[in-house]
Amino acid sequence: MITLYGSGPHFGMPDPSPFVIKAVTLFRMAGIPYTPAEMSFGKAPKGKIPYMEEGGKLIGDSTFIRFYLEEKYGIDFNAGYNSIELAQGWAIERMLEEHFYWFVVHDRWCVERNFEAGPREFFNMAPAPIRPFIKAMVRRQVRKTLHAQGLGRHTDAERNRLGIAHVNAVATLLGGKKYLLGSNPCGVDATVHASLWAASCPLFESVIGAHIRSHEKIMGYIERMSSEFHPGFANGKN
Ligand SMILES: N[C@@H](CCC(=O)N[C@@H](CS)C(=O)NCC(=O)O)C(=O)O
Repeated sequence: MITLYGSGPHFGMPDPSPFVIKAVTLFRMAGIPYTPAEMSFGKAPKGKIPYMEEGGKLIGDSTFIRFYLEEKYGIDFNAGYNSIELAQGWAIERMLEEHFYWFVVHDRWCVERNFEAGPREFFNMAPAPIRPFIKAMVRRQVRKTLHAQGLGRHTDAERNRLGIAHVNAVATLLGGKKYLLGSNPCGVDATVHASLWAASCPLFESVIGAHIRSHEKIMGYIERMSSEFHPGFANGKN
């Protein structure tokens, strides 16, 4: 039996982490049963979520989870697309996971109002007397990471310009298709859907989130994927 570790529903979504949402989508696409469980960063092989365990073996990182399902269970997440289409998909996945994701982190953790509306609840388990110190320490670490990544050095206007360009690139590639590469959902969609869905969460005030929510085609795509793979979550509208 496989156990998939995440942090469960938050913010009106199956998980606050787009990488966990992606992993859940991959399991559902593959039709492989798993047991969801509450994560512990201390036990996560890479100190991040998602991670999974099967037969005592731990696998960290949503893409390595995908590779594991492909290799161990013979799952084909490519849905018959050709190598050029899949290469475009891979490039978009990397754009969203390695760059776009950090806009979401910034908007949730560094905008005071958004932090209070969302991530603050992660600290409710900490003992009250030390809670403010832990919160401040973790937020300082997030800002340092954003600075090292580079996004933390941009102005709001610069950051939003880049984020909107990413969303528009996805919209252009999507065109009039049902899924990113064509009429069948594939592994790329698990990433694209999770990234855009997380960024569109209306709980947070965000220029990029508002841009996604005003984009009929992108919202249609998010809703389609959400109702297919996460039907419990109000047709993907958060
Ligand atoms: N490349 C990883 C990224 C996972 C990731 O960044 N997860 C975040 C939550 S959204 C996390 O666990 N962050 C904790 C940390 O950085 O300490 C994947 O695809 O799984």
